[in-house]
Amino acid sequence: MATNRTFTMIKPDAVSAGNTGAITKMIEEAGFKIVAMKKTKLSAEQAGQFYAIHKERPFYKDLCAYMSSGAIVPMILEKANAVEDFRKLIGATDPKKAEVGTIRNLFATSIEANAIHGSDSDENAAIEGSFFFSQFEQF
Ligand code: DGI
Repeated sequence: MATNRTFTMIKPDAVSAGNTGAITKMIEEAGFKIVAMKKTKLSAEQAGQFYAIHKERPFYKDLCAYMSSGAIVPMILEKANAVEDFRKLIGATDPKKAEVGTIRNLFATSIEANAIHGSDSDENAAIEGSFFFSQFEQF
């Protein structure tokens, strides 16, 4: 399997709880190389753009409010089979269903405040990475 990339962001609950370092350590120990990384904050409008695919879902407004409630740490990561392996590392969307030892199992507090995002396809990884990082930052 060729080396490829995924996109992640540590969400406001995990950043404000001081878990950025612990989560980043788990990511690196799982074999992912950090290609790009920053700390930033989204407006509700920007969160709405990022999650536009969910705009018809009942939780969309709450999700946008939550995702713009504090700092986030977006990253582009590189590893063989990156998208699938990273989804395994973070666990299920609902932390109650996330496997023991996954990032969401360890750090998420609810289905909404679930600590971390992971792209669900190579195509979305590229789109989401480019939402936060310029071409020059994705070297
Ligand atoms: O790819 P995931 O982040 O695991 O899940 P997703 O793409 O289905 O949903 C995106 C985010 O939306 C998810 O990380 C948290 C939030 N979300 C998903 N399902 C629900 C939800 N939030 C609430 N309040 N209720 C839900 O059922």
